[in-house]
Amino acid sequence: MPGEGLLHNGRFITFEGGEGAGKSTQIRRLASALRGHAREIVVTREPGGTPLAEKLRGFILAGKARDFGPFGEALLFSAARIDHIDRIIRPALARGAFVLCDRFADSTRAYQGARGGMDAGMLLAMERVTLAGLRPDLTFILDIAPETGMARAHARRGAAGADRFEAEGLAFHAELRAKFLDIAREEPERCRVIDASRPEAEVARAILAACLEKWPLPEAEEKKWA
Ligand code: Z5A
Repeated sequence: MPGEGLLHNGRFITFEGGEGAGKSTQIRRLASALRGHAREIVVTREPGGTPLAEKLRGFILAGKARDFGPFGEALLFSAARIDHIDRIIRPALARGAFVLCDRFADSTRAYQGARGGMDAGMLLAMERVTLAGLRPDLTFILDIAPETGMARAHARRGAAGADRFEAEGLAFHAELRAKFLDIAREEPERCRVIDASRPEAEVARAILAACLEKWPLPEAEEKKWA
């Protein structure tokens, strides 16, 4: 269907928020809603998305980079991101794909800036160098009380141990929530805050509605989505 509708250009959509907010769930739902309407859907995640970045993911989430401190960890997240951008994200956008990414640079701002971590100015400088002009077209901040998100993640994890960041306490997760909301306030044209405490299907409807508001479809095509 080349040339039809407004969804046929490369678009970069990121999903951010605290643990257990439902990012992976909602990416799956949006991908299936978009299928058949967008030229190509690429679902990816950070840290990760390429073999090299997935190796770094394993290393960082196992807590092995912790002793580098916040700056060292942020450098590793950035190295993984550069590989991901170069090999997956930019080529997909150039092909006209919709790229749906589970976490991106806002997670570095929030996590590596929390709890006496890196200074906000340094984080932004590192982000500028890492992204080299790339910017998400739309970012969903899935907002949820940390107690609820952590309980969801804990229930899903079962007997498996918590990773490097899951193991942080409630105060850390409350600070993250505030940082994500600050980002949304600072960049309202890019970010949409979504109340993620609602049932899955309701959250999915809000996300799809925000996509359609940003990229309206011709009326005939919109009816097919209703
Ligand atoms: N990190 C960083 O520090 N710096 C960076 O730059 C980047 C990342 C990029 C990646 O871990 C960690 O790296 C992350 C930040 C740090 N640390 N943490 N914590 P990850 O990707 O493995 O973890 P996550 O991003 O937090 O994902 P998650 O815990 O899997 O959460 P989620 O994807 O938001 O949620 P989900 O998997 O879709 O859902 C969780 C459970 O809740 C599941 O059982 C669902 O069925 C259920 N669920 C989902 N939606 C609902 C609703 N609406 N109602 C009820 N239950 C629901």
